[in-house]
Amino acid sequence: MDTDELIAGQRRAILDGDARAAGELARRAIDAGLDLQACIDQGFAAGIQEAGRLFEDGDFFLPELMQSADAMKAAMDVVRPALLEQSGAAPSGPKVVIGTVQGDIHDIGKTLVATMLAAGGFAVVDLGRDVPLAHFADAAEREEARIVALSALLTTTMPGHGKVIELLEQRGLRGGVSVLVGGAPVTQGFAREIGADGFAPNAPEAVLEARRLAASGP
Ligand code: B1M
Repeated sequence: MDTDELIAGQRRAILDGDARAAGELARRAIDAGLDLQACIDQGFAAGIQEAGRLFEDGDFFLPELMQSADAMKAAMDVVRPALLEQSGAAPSGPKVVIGTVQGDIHDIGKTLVATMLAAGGFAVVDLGRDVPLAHFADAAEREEARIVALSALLTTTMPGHGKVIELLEQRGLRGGVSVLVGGAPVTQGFAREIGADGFAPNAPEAVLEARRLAASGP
C-alpha cells in the first residue's frame, strides 16, 4: 500500500466508522515513518469533515456520525503519543490551560491542539470538554497559567469564549493571562470582538499563536 492509498484508507476508515481499521492504519503510518500531520489533515480529519458534511446533508444520521467520531478517537489515541515522541520537546514551557467550553462535547480538535501544544514544549493542563466556564478561571489561577486556550465547535457555545474572558477580568486575572480561542465556527473577527488575545484556525497555527502570546507578555 503506497502513501496515497494509506491516506485514502484512513479517510475511508473514519467514514465507515471502523475504529479497528482507523487504529491499524494510524499504526501503519507511524511504522512507515510518514508525516503524521499530513495523515491527520488529508486522512483522518478529512474523513470526519466529510462525515460532518453527510450529516448536514441528511445522508448520515447521528449514530453514524458518532461511529465516525469513535473511529477518529481510535486513530488519535494511536497518533498522539507518536506525535509527542517525534517532537522530543520537554513540556516544561509556559503553562496552558485548555478545554472545550460548557455545553460542547466536541473534543477531537481541542485534543489535537493540546497535543500539538505539548509537542511544541508547552506545559498543558487539559480540562476536557463541556467545561463549566468558571473552571477555566479557577484553573488559570490555581495553575498560574500563562495562556487560557478555549475551543468551541457549536455556534451556540462559542459565546462561552467571551464569558470566560469576562470571568478572568472579574477575578483580576486578565493582566497575567492571555486568551487564545479557536474551533470551527470561530473567526479572527469574532476573537477581536470578544477581546481575545489570539486566534488560530488549526492546531499547527495554534502553536505559533501560543508562542507569539507567550513571547509578547501579558
Ligand atoms: Co457535531 N456538529 N454535533 N458531533 N460535529 C458539528 C460541529 C457540525 C458543524 C456538524 C454539521 O452539522 N455539519 C454541527 C454544528 C452546527 C453549528 O453549530 N452551527 C454539529 C452538531 C449540530 C452537533 C450536535 C448538536 C448534533 C445533535 O446532537 N443533533 C451534537 C452536539 C452535542 C454537544 O456538543 N452538546 C453533536 C455531536 C457530535 C458527535 C458526538 C457525534 C461528534 C463529536 C465527538 C467528539 O468530539 N468527541 C461530532 C462531530 C465529530 C462533528 C464534526 C463532524 C467534526 C468535528 C471534528 O472533530 N472535526 C463537525 C463538523 C465539522 O466540523 N466539519 C460537527 C475534526 C477536528 C480535527 O477539527 O474540531 O474543527 P475541529 O478542530 C480543528 C480547528 O477547528 C481548530 O484546530 C483543530 C485541529 O486543526 N481548533 C482550534 C479547534 N479548537 C481550537 C482551539 C484553538 C485553536 C484552534 O485555540 C485554543
